[in-house]
Amino acid sequence: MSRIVLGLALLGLAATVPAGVALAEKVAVRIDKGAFDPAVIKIRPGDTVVWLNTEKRTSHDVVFEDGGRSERLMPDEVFERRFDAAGRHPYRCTPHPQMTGEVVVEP
Ligand SMILES: [Cu+2]
Repeated sequence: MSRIVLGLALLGLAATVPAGVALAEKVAVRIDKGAFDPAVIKIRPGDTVVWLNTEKRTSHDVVFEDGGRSERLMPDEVFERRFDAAGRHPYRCTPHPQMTGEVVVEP
């Protein structure tokens, strides 16, 4: 598809989305200085949270009480999770149990 045709297709898509309808978003949580930032993040159903380890040399993980979990994240590595249903999803870091966070999905 040419760039011009693609641009027109995107314009058409934008025109078909009614005003006031929220599109799914990606929101970021930084992992830095031994903490999740922000520790509590509020999103809408369908949004995706991206955790980015911005430490220089410390690895972390993201382990949810509901069973979801990341691999160990080395510096500059990311983990993504999409949340489709409203609810609260507390999580922590396995090697640093004092590192806690929560994803709050609000309808
Ligand atoms: Cu950690």
